[in-house]
Amino acid sequence: MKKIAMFAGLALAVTGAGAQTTVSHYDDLTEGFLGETFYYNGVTYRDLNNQPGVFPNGDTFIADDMGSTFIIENAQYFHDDFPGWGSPDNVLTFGRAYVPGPNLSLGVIVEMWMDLDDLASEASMAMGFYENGPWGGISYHLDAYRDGVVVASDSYTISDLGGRDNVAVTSMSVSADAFDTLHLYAQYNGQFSAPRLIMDDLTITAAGPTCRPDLNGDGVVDADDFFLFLSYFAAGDPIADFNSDGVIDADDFFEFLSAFAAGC
Ligand SMILES: [Ca+2]
Ligand SMILES: [Ca+2]
Ligand SMILES: [Ca+2]
Ligand SMILES: [Ca+2]
Repeated sequence: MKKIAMFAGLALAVTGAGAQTTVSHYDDLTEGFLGETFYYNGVTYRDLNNQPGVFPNGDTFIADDMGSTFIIENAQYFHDDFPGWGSPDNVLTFGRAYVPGPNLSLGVIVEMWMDLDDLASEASMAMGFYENGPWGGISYHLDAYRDGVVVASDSYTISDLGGRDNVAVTSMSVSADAFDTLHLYAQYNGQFSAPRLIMDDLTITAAGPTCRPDLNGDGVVDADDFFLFLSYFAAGDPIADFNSDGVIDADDFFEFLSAFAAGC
C-alpha cells in the first residue's frame, strides 16, 4: 500500500505541473458553412438544433426549423465593438446563414454536442448574443458529461430589462475531475428555446492522468475502492461497466481486479 500511495502522489504532482490547455479560436478557418458535423482541434461538433421548442412569446418551432449547420463567421465588426472578447476575426455560429466579410449575423442555437478527443477537467467559451426582448428569460446551459453522466454544469439567463436585440457578451465554464462530452443548449421554462449565439475561444484543459481503480478519488487505491466497486457492481451502476462495453458482467469485475492489483 505504501508503494501505491507514493505513486499516486507522484501522479498528482505531474497533474499540477502539466495541465495542458487548448484554445479553439477558429481564426485559421475559412468563413462559410461547415456542415452538420465538423471536427476541429480535438473536438467533434454534432447534433445541432435537433430539438423542438418554444420562444418566450409562446411561438413554437420544430426540430431543424432553425437550421442544423455549423458556420464560421468572420465577425470583425463584432470584435471591434467588444475588444478583448474572443479572438479576431472568426467566430463559430449556427443555423442557416452568415454575412460574407467583416459584418455578421448571430446564428440560432437550440442545442449542440461537443465530443472531446481527450478527457478534460475544464472548459469555457466566450459568447455573444442578443438580450432583452424578445429573448429575455431564455437561459443558456453548458453541461459536462463523463460516460453519459452530467458531472458539471453552468448556465446564464438572458436579461429582460426593456428594449430589444441589445448585443451583449458573457462566458460559461465548467470544471470537474474529468469529462468527455459537452452539451450546449438553450431553455425557456424548462423547454428548449432558440436564442442567438456566436461563440469563440472554446478553451479546454486536459484532465490529469487518471487512476481508474481509485474510485473514491482520494489518491490511494485501497480496500475502500474495492468495496465501492462491489457496491456499484451489485447496484448495476454504470461506473461498474469498467471495460465500457455497455454491459456490467464478470469481465468488468476481472478488469477492475487487475487494475486494482496494478495500482496507480
Ligand atoms: Ca461575416
Ligand atoms: Ca476567433
Ligand atoms: Ca481510493
Ligand atoms: Ca462491461
